Amino acid sequence: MVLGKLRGRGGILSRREQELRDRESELLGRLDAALRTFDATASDDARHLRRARAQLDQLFLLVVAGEFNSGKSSFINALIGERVLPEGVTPTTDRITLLRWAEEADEKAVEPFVVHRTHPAELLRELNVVDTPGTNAVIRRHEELTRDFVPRSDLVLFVTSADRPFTETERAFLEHIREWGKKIVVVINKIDILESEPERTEVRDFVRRNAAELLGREPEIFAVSARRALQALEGSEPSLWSSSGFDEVQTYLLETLDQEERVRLKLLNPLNVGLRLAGRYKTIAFERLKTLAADIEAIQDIDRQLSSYHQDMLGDLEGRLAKIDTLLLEMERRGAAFFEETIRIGRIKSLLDSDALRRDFESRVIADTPERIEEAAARVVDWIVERNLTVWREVERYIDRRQAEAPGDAPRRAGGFQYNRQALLDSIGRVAERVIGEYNREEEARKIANEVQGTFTATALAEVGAVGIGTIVATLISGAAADVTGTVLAIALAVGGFYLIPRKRQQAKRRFAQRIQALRQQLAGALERQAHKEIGHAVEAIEETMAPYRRFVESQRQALEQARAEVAVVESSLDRLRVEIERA
Ligand SMILES: Nc1nc2c(ncn2[C@@H]2O[C@H](COP(=O)(O)OP(=O)(O)OP(=O)(O)O)[C@@H](O)[C@H]2O)c(=O)[nH]1
Ligand SMILES: [Mg+2]
Repeated sequence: MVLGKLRGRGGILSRREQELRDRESELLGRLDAALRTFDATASDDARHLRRARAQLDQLFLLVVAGEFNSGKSSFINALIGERVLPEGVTPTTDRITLLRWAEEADEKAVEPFVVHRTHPAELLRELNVVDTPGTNAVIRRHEELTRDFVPRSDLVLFVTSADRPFTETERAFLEHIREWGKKIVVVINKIDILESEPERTEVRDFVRRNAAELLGREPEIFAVSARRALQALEGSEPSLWSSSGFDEVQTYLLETLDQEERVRLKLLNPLNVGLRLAGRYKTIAFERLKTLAADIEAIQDIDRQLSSYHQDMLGDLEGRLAKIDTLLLEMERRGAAFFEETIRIGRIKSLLDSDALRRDFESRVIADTPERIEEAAARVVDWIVERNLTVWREVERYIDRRQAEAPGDAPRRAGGFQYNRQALLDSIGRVAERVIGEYNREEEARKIANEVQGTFTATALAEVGAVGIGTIVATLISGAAADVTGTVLAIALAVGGFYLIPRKRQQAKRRFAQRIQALRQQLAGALERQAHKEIGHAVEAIEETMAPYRRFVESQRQALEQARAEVAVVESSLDRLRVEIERA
């Protein structure tokens, strides 16, 4: 038996090995720090990485895995030469059991479902051996435990049973192990149930072919019978040892896989875990940065939209005010014609009937101008209201589109990237939806009209209450009318002599024009001010709503770019280190 030849150098590293290990540990530490940016701190990935790193300081870890009932526990018992682990025909092993050497046999639970056992078996001086619950048992939890433990292993000894070699679920499980870059050795157990040599060869070939296809190269394969080995050890039939296949396995583990080779595997294991995660998180960074770039574009689009909205509105407003101007100008022209025609010596008699004169002025000059101005002003107000709504709708549309696009990388862990981004988008979406849903056009229009009116009230019409723009216009214009009739009356009474009539006519025209000019300025000024104010409010409200999202996108982009660069540097350093370790 090979066990007698143990060299007992277990665990002592050469200076060179130590140096490689320290460099590796440092790189893995950097990777661990970089992963924090990806809110992976609490994830399985980060856990695997930390454990793999911690593993660097420990004894070589041989993990025995495979389908339930394939004889993993029996195999380990035979390997260490004693029935330490329970065996059974139903799914038996229900926790990870890590066996390590100690003078005294002992057992303690270290994590949920992980037990550390000590035993004074010679082999354990060289290796730590891990028994795992079987895969493909009805108890799903068993397989999860084993899958979760695999990243810690330095070498996986995969046990398949001779009576059902290489099943479909074994394939899937092996693929999972391979992804972690583990070295895998295949053990076909229970060869005692195969009667003839041709049968054994057939099974062996079958396993070899399938494993080679799956792993990309032929793994070491051992055909054993744990049952025979145990029977031999227990003294009932010592002759069975030689046909048990255990000599070969022990030779392999202790000599072919010598101390140096084990150190190499030990160093390569966490390194491969690191490489796998570096690759994975580089992709995640790429995906997230792509999303963020599109987010930034959407934000810039919204910014552009907001500033062009401001610009467009001021442009449009001019055109809308021009309509009011036209109405006023037309009235002014009618007024001029009226004065031209009325203020004449020949018309003195009619000039003396001031009531009739005023009625005439009102019907011919003022006519329906106040109503039409009111209409035009109301349209301006409605338009302001409508534009405000449109810009919120635009925002909502952008946000909807951004929400639909999310990188599918990581789970939406509370506090994580996906979660935060989505929450911010949701909150903008909710605000936009609420603004749009609760938008009461009439109410808004009334508010704006009141404010416009307020500017008049303060200046021209201290007594007017909430009467509407039209009434204000009408009042201002009838003021002009009274003014006109007053003037005209004075002329009729020939104050200052008839020769002054042409000059008085000019004066009346001029005064009327001035009145209209003042009215125009007030009205346009008030509407313009109001439009500015409303635009300002809407833009401000939108910017305020978007601010947290904007900040998130900016800070995430910076952080992710840094992290991606760091991961890439660590990855290439690990790659170089791998070459060094393989050559060492
Ligand atoms: N014929 C034969 N039976 C074996 C051999 N090794 C183990 N067995 C039997 O196979 C059954 C399962 O053995 P275990 O060692 O408990 O198998 P396991 O893979 O640890 O099973 P789980 O812990 O349930 O995953 C037991 O009844 C063993 O006696 C062998 O070499 N030949
Ligand atoms: Mg077992």
